[in-house]
This record gives sequence, structure tokens and C-alpha cells, in this order.
Amino acid sequence: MATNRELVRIIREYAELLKLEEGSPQAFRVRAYDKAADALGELVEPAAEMSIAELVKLDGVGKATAEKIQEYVATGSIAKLDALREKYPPSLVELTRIPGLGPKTVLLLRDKINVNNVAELKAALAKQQLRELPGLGAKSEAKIAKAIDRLGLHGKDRRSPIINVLPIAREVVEALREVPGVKQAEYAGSLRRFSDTIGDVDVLVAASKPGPVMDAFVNLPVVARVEAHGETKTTALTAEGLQIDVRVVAPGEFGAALLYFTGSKAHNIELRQLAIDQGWTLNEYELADVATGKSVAARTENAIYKALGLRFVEPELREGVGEVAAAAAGKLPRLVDVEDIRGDLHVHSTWSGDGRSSLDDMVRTASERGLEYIAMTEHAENLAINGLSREQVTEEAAELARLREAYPKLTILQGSELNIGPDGSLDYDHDFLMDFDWCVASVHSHFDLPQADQTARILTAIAHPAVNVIGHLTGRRIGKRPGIEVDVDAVFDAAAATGTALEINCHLDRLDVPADMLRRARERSDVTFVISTDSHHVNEFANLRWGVHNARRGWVQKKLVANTWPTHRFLEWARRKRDTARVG
Ligand code: DGT
Ligand code: CA
Ligand code: CA
Ligand code: ZN
Repeated sequence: MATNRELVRIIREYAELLKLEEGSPQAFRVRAYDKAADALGELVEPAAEMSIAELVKLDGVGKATAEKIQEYVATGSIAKLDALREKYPPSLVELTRIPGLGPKTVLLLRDKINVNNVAELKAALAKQQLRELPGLGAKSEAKIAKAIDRLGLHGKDRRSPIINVLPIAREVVEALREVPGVKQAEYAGSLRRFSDTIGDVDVLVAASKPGPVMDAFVNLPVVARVEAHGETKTTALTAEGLQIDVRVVAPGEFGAALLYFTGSKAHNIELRQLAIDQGWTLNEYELADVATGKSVAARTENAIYKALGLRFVEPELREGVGEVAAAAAGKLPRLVDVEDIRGDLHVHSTWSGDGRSSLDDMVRTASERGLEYIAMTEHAENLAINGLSREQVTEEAAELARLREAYPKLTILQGSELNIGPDGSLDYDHDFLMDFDWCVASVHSHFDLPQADQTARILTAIAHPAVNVIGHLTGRRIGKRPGIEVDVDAVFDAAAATGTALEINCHLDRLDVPADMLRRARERSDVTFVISTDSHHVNEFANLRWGVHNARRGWVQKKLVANTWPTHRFLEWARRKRDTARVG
């Protein structure tokens, strides 16, 4: 039976291909299928067991989608989807994700100058062929070339955003765990390290008989093409062209294999050197003594780290950036865990134009999830359509007062998500801002300014006494929109000097501040962070773990994450910046 996750993937793919078919990402049918995918993603009951009548009752699901769902559940495919897949291969679809290249332009490129993939696009750019086409010029050529570079889209070495890969990997792992004889199944590689883009998915399965696992894998609905079907290793591609390698290892060697295939390569090389120093050898099967041939450790990763004289290194840290030396010296950072988080400080409701759950539902869910404090941060007035007028802010205050009575154990702050203008200006006015309990300030426009201007606008926002935190610092959408160029060290300095926090946004397509930038602050303990979900729907509180993974990858210490602090300590800190300004 198709899971909801599988159905979401299929409907999203359909919507993506429809963009090309309809010539616009905003086409009515594209939006309808996207909305339907959102609805399925938020559904708890299995959609595969619902009738057409039940499906169309879901908010956002129409008759056409309902019928496609049923067709997929009944036959394992959708005829129209298969036709679109034929017409628009993955390498062509990839072009539509490049900023500046809409579906119409992509089809123009294909039909006029025979550009079908990133490599051919790069060649055409080098020959300045794009400027000859209607609607394109030298300026768009430069913009597209830069986007290809910064998004890491390089033909054969192309990488997929983690948000596209993680659901697929989980689908594979969960299915393989059900195969008789399987003891463990995990994804390894860059995905386990929580890289924000993924080359291919590496799945490891512990089982004494590999045959049934290999057979089960090639028959999974996510597998579109089998590249190599071996005895213990099979490589397959999804319809979108993502490669998945599945390897079966003996249960007694699972730890060694997991360690090896989690990598990174740089981390493995350092471990292997430590083994050699002991007269041992380390490979994907075991840590063994060279002289006697005897196994030293193999069953678990921890046993291997321990034998090598190291503390366990969390997968997110395994990038060969000093973690092995730190593990040897007992100086690994005390990383943050999901259980450490006590508050969520970036939350929307339907008061914001793009919120999808009511204020009551958001607050109830926060309370049910055991949060001790939240900040409701609706969009502010300068954000067209989605932002709150001053009157609405006052009206929401009354609602929040009612909810504080209803949930006495939950501390509810009234906040706002302000928009940082190109010059660093903010919404509302100074006195109005000072009346909020908590303000997030975020960039929502002007992503293309030069670095000096971007840095200046962020520093101006940080200098405002009402701004507690900068939201999603770079504004990137992984694989879709490069982040703003900003001098992150200058931002850290200003944040530290003013007592302003930096948000680690939990959306899987944002993961913003990016981990490599976070790592630049790992030697300093004067910058405060908050890990926030930026939820627009009750289900998005569960995204918390993605932000935590990203924080860990950035070596962020638990003690520097303000929403791990107890309520009174957090509130005292949150008030300090405003209070200092009022006194001064
Ligand atoms: P990706 O797929 O490009 O996002 O990144 P990874 O890290 O998943 O790389 P992948 O799939 O090529 O290999 C998975 C892991 O296997 C890698 O992180 C470390 C290990 N590995 C692969 N090739 C080598 C190698 O030549 N030497 C060593 N020491 N380890 C390797
Ligand atoms: Ca990989
Ligand atoms: Ca691989
Ligand atoms: Zn937001």
C-alpha cells in the first residue's frame, strides 16, 4: 500500500513536470497539485485507503488529484505522469530550478539551440548564444552563469537538495527494515552527515542473506531504473535521476561498514591513520590487527572509535575539520539535542497571510509538544499580502491574552517577523516595535545586492534595540536560490556586541544559517543562537530536528542556544536588549 510520503513525492513530481507542460510555475494546475501535495503531507490517515469522495473533502485536494491518487494506488503508476516523464527528462527539469530560467525559457533553449541539460547550457553560455534569444540578454547570461556556479549544478556531478532526498531515503530504509532477515537498515554517506546537498544515497543493510534485500529494493516504487544489480550491492535511479546504492553486510560488520560509508572521506583517512599507528588496519569490514589478523572491533561504530582512543564522533561532525583531534583530546563540543529545546521563537498562524493553521491550533500544538515558551511572530506590515497591519497586531494581542489564560503553563510572547529593507529599515515605527516581546528580523527581498550592501543592511537591523534575532540569515533556498552574500564574521561581531541572536531556521530547504558559516563561529562563545521552526502549520513544529542537525553540523554548543535555557533565564535575556536601550 502506497504511503502518504510516497504519494506526496509522486504528486510533487507531477506538479514539477506540469510547470514545463503549462509553461509557468504559477499555472492553475501546477498550483492545484502543489496544494494537494501539501494537504497529503499534512494528513495523518493513509490516503491510499480513502475513497475519491473522502479525498476531495481534504482541503486542497480536487477531483483530478483524487483520481490520480487512486490510479496510482491501484496500478502503481499514473499514465499522464509517465507521459510527462518521457517528454521532460530529469536533466531538462533540472534547468527549471535555475533562477532566471522559467519553464518557457527552458523550452526555448531546448527548441532553438538544443540545450537539454546543465552541461549544454554551460557550453551555450560560453558561446554567448543565450543573448540571441527573445527575452534574454547579456545580463541574463551573467546571472544564469553565476547561479549555476553557486548552486553547484555541474552536469554529471549534480547534487540534489536534502529536502528532495531525505524522504526518498527514509522510504527506502523503512521498506528494507520490513524485509525478513534484516537486522538493521540505515542511510549513510553525506545524508547521514546532514549535508545540505546530496550526490547519491548510500544505504546499508545488515542481514545474513543479501538476496531478498536486493530483490525487495529493485521492486520498490521509488526505483525507476536499475543500473547494476549485484549480489550484495545494487545501484538504482529514481525517476528524478537520484542514485541510490544499497549494500548488504553481515550483521557483525555493520558498525565498520556504517563508519566507512558515512565518511566523509577526509574523516575516514584520519581514522585509518590512527589505526595504522597502532599496527592495525581499518576498512569497511573491520578494525583488525595486521600481525595476528585478529578483529579488534567491527560490530558498532562506537566500539571502533573506542578502540582507536576516541570519543564517539557524531555523524554531523565527520568532515575532517578537526573533529578527530577533538575526539582524541576529549574536547568535542557539547552539542544540542532535540530534547534540549524548550521554546520555539518563530511561529506563524493564519493571522499571517501564508499561515495554514489557526492561532488556537498552533498554541495548542506547542503546548501538547511540551514546549515551555513560544513567540508568535506573524509577518509584519511591509510584506505584501502576508503582513499584519497595526490594527491586526492589536487584535491578535487580545487573542493571545485569552490563550495565556487557557494555557497557564506555556509562556506566550507576542512577537513579529520584521522585514529588513534594502537599507536595513524595518516595519512599523520605533515605539510600536518596542512594544513587542520579541522581534525576528529577516530578509525577504533584494537578494542580489552586493556584499557590502547586504552586510550593512543586516548590521543596521542588528543595531535596532527591538530586534532580538536575525531570521534565516542568508535567505537561501537550497538548490533553488543562492543566499545573499554577507560578511558573516562582521555579523557575528555585531550580534555578539549587541546581544542579538542568530536564528538557525529548521526548514529543510533553508537550514539557514548554513553549517559552514556556523562553523566559523565555533571558536567563539559570545554569539547566541536560537533554533526556530518558522512553522506555518501545526505539522511543522516537527521540523525542529532538522535545525538541530544543522546546528550540530555547525559545531554549535548547547549552552549558546538560547531556547535551551529555562523560561526565566530566557526571558531575562530576551528583555535585556530593549531594557538597555530604554535606560540609555
Ligand atoms: P555525496 O554522495 O557526494 O553527497 O557524498 P558522500 O560522502 O556520500 O560520498 P560517496 O557517496 O562517494 O561515498 C560514501 C562514503 O564512502 C564517503 O563519505 C566515504 C566513503 N568513501 C567513498 N570513497 C572512498 C575512498 O576512496 N576512500 C575512503 N577512505 N572512503 C571513501
Ligand atoms: Ca553518497
Ligand atoms: Ca555512493
Ligand atoms: Zn517566518
